[in-house]
Amino acid sequence: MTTTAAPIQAKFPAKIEVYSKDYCPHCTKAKMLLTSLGATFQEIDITHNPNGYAEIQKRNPTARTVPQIFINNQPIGGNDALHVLHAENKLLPLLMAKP
Ligand SMILES: N[C@@H](CCC(=O)N[C@@H](CS)C(=O)NCC(=O)O)C(=O)O
Repeated sequence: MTTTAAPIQAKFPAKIEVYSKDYCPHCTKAKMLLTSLGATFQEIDITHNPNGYAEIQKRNPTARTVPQIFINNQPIGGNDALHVLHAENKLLPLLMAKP
């Protein structure tokens, strides 16, 4: 019998991107929050990328640290900003928005 695997369905439609470094505890916390909500995201690890911050700053000129999170291309900021959004019940609506 042949079975066809069902495609993995993302829980949220938003495009979520997380710029990170591999030693970064704030990155881990941000990713844990997203994962705990069931959100899938694209991680861009800039640990060994000397142009990493330059790439981020094209999208968010004020960024100086990782993580940097973008939801549907909107710069969210770092882990603290992500948690504040969630505490204010503003994160889920962003995740539910289509790109
Ligand atoms: N308040 C920031 C703190 C972020 C932070 O301090 N990140 C550290 C790494 S965990 C950082 O980017 N340090 C400079 C670097 O590693 O390039 C947040 O919540 O995201």
